[in-house]
Amino acid sequence: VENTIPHPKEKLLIGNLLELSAGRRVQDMMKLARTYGPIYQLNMPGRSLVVVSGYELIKELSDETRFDKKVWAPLQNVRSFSGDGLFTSWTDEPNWHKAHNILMPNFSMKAMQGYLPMMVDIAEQLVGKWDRLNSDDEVDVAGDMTRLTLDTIGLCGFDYRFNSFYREDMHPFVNSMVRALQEAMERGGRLPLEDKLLIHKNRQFHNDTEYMNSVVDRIIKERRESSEDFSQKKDLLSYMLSGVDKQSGEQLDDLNIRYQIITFLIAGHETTSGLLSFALYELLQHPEVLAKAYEEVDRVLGNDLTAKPTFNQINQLRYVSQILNETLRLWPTAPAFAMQPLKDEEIIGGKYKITKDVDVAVLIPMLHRDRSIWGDDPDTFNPEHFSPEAEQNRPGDAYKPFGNGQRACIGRQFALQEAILVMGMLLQRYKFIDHTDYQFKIKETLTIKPDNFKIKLRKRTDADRSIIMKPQQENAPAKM
Ligand code: FDE
Repeated sequence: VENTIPHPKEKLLIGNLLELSAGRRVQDMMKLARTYGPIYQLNMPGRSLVVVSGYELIKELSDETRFDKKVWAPLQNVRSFSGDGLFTSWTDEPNWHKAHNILMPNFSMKAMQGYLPMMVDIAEQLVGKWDRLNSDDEVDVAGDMTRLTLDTIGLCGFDYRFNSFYREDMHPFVNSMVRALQEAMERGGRLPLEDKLLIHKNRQFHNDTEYMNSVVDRIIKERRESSEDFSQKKDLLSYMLSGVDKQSGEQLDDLNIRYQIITFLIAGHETTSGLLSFALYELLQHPEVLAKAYEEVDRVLGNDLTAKPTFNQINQLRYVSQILNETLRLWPTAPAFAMQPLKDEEIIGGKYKITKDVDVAVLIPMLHRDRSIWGDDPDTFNPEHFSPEAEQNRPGDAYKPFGNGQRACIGRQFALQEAILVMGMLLQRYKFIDHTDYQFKIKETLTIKPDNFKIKLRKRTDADRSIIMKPQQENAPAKM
């Protein structure tokens, strides 16, 4: 079969390498999708990439009897430091199943209730900082959101406090992680030979990896040696140390636990901080949405700023959760994942051939702008896309900010609970001021986030609160 997948014209030797520029890869892929349509191919030295963004095609790729997650080039580079942790393992590696089985119960509804006090602890540190700002102080939104999400996954994950709100710079672990992730991404845009020649970058990558390993290995060792019964601690690490995979009867070894911890730190902080940052940006652009959000938060959380939000209250913040879902529609912070066929495949009734050796990337921001699903105005932010009725009428595979099937995000509820809690507490307390007249710009790393987004804050007063608050009913039905 002739390969009929549309593709830009190739240049001598480098093919389509220059179509994707450093720091703009996702945005370039989006632009190419607007030109070449729901499927196109890029041929680069040593690597072919098929980019898919139409609903009909992705529905087909989502069929797990025919396709599976692929650890594609970007993830293979990350794998140098996250090994066979959940995110960077192949589905047929024994440790994927083992860790998946052991860790799934720790992301259940019930487990979420257990993490809530720790999430509140860190969220209170954020508002503690913001409360003390002077009215002309600027907030670096993505910076503070990253402090929040890193500290949250650190505390819930392995009872470690990065204490990011108590230091001016980021914790050295974060610097190493960010640099290593950056390097992992940049390697994808270089020629293999060029890569080998960058001795300094290679040495830095090696040092960063060693440093991350040493921090995490020490945490594991200390926990193993502590006299405390580690099953008493309610964090992921204690589950990893004590959990047994019912299927194989086996436990995770310490090397794999190291990889899982690094994985959770990577997966759990940049994505969620990007989500919170984009959500604040969208609220500033849409005063009518912001007003509705204030109304809901005032009704559900009330005006007692000393009370800690409860699990029930968080589940009642329905509109806030619609805002977050809509934010992930336009700006899915983990913007692409890759699939591979179990055997050579043809999709759309034999129109396109898909083999195992190409990377097939699902470009989520463009899936989320497919007009056959989202209507004629898919670029406009509108939380009504996630009203209960709209959600009911939408096919399952049309919305994939958390990936696909059994390889979908294990941290989905965790991230959403954290984000709803934080948005709730921020809306309860502050008015947000776009004093720079922010010009939207995306910063791309492994994830996407708004670049250089600064705001100022004013405290809300009871006079700002729209309605008379009623006391919370603790036994109101919860739904998420
Ligand atoms: C996963 C995930 C995904 C898929 C990827 C691929 O396929 O490659 C996605 C898309 C995601 N994830 C997304 C997201 C977003 C957000 C916000 C998040 N995410 C969050 C989070 C948190 C945490 C902790 C997490 N996350 C985690 C994770 C993990 C571990 C994973 C892997 C899984 C498996 O098993 O594979 C993921 N995540 Fe996420």
